[in-house]
Amino acid sequence: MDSKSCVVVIALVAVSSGLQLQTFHNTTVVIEAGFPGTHRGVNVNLSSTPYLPLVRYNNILYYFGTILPGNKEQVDLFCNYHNMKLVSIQSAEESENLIAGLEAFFQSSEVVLFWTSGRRHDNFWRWDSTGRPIHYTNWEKGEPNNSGGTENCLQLRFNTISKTLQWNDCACDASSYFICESRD
Ligand SMILES: [Ca+2]
Repeated sequence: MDSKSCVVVIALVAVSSGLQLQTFHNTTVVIEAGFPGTHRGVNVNLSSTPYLPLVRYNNILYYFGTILPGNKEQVDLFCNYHNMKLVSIQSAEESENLIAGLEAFFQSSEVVLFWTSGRRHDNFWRWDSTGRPIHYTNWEKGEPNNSGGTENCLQLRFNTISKTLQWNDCACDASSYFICESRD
């Protein structure tokens, strides 16, 4: 099944049942249909109401942008338009939750790239979604290397075989998938 089909299946499950509870890594997950802050979690009609398939881990809602990739500016606009922010990862637990969620989208052997809200400001890194410095980190070996002096945006590398989600600094105009979040 390709990633687009997965998204459709999850959306249909959420729409038909309202809310569906699943457990990943001992965390109760609620797959919801809706926009954060609008009609979150209610039944929606596919024929007349737009929706996003959202995944909840505790107090955080995620949207996995696995259909259309874009550069950092483009995907930032997408999240903002839907009342969300590009993802931040503030703990190892949040990283594990994201890995569990991403596993549902990618069955084949590949490395898939995702934008986050992490950005280099002079010589320190900050989550632009929260305005706070980055404390928890999971950089790949040798990263951040600021190759070419232009790698100012934090990109995730999800390895579907090793089930790892490691970080790389990347040029912000590169194209990749993305993850949006909404924190209660
Ligand atoms: Ca790099």
